[in-house]
Amino acid sequence: MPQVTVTEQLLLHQKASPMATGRFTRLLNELILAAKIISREVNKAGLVNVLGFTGETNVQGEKVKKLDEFANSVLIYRMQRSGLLCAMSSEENADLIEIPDNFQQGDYILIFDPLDGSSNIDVNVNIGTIFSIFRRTRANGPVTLEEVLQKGSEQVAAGYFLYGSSTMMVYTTGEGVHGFTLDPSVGEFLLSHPDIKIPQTGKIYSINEGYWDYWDDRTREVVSYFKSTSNERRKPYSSRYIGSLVSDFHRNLIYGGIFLYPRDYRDSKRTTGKLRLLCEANPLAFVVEQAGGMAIDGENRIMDIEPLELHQRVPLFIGSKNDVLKVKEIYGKP
Ligand code: P6P
Repeated sequence: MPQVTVTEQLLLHQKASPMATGRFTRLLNELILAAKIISREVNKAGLVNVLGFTGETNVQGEKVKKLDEFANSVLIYRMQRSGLLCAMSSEENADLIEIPDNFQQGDYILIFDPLDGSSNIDVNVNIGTIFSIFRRTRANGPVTLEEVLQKGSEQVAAGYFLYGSSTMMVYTTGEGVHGFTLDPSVGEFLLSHPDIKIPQTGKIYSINEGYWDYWDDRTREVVSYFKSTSNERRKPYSSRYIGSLVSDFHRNLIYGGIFLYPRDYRDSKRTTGKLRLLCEANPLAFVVEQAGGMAIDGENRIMDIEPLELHQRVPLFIGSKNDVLKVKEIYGKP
């Protein structure tokens, strides 16, 4: 089978886009180089004492592991110099990351989670980088926060790199979803999963059931549906939960299933869930919709939500369309 590299695939997309200037292709290629560098470190993390904590905590109040910090710095260093961005936002940084004046500015905005699932680094569970790309909405001048706070439906591209038994890149530019696997012997991402489509009804549900006591009755009804023999499949869904969103999402994308991270009620306070709209929910929502799936916050389409702040959190129900529709039906009951 002819080996199609991701660069060839990007050039085909560029050729098919009459207005393409090649900048977008260069942007994704810069991102791919950063991911290859991160992949190299992830794959030897246990050997070079990159494990463990830096002692810092990030804007999310989470302890930052060295590999988190490394991935974040690689992405910022490389992408700042690409000459293609006017701003970046990282899950690890409280504020917008501007492009220093001594670097050429571009028209794209990159939002990313440098190493999602990082709580699993020390136990060798798959982790990943999630990215979301927008075009700025003003022709020039300093980038504004409102240019970054665009709805997910405005994304020009989104996807993730998955550092696991192999390193994969899965992305969409709005023309389907394509998966590439890194061949480390040549350092190229080769097309391994052309035109990914998620099964319309899944057989897996992914949720942290340890939070049962924090949920309201509707959420418990949703989870009970997937565990019951009276659902439309007439048998329980399999429970699979790694605690690494990219890994859980990717498995469900290929096999069919639903990932759920609902809001919960702790100390009688209603939370909005843990996952971030801009650097987690939106990019994965773009991918899943392009693969024929669906992503909601329990009621609304994720990609229709108007962001109000960089690190806004949302409840997330994402995966096979019929399973997400069932969630929407249960939450929507009077
Ligand atoms: P919990 C990892 O920290 C992460 O953001 C996602 O990758 C993962 O799905 C989720 O948190 C796990 O959260 O509350 O189940 O430990």
